Amino acid sequence: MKQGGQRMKKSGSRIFYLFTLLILLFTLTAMSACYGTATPTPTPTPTSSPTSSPTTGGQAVTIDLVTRNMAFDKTTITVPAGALMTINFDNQDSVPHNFALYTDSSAATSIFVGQTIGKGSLTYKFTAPSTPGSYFFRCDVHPTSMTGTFVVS
Ligand SMILES: [Cu+2]
Repeated sequence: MKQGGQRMKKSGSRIFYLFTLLILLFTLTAMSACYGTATPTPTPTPTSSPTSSPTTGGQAVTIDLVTRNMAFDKTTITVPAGALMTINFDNQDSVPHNFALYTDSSAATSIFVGQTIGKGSLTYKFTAPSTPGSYFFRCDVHPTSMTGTFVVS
């Protein structure tokens, strides 16, 4: 009885040892598998000279912009440099609005001035600046109350 119990204990600890080994092996393979899938796909580095036209190869970005109750539904729009912008503009007010992008809040230099529309929707298409920074957008009809920041990252 005593011997049997001891043998049981011994084989039990051996099983426990093997079990721990198995767990270790399993975690190791799982970890290596994780590492395998976690490696980011290499992003193609631009081989063309940086002086080439920035309008080519820009990332297409589509944004829904709604004007309602005399306000834009977004006060910050962030896009990658040189993005090929599509803005689905939806004016839900009966008052006319537009979307216009300027270099800064003085609105002295425009980058894109969208058509002003009454209630309804239209699509604006333009290329975002290629230089990262903070730009300024507004509704030209309400230049002080309807404003926002256009961030080029
Ligand atoms: Cu407006």
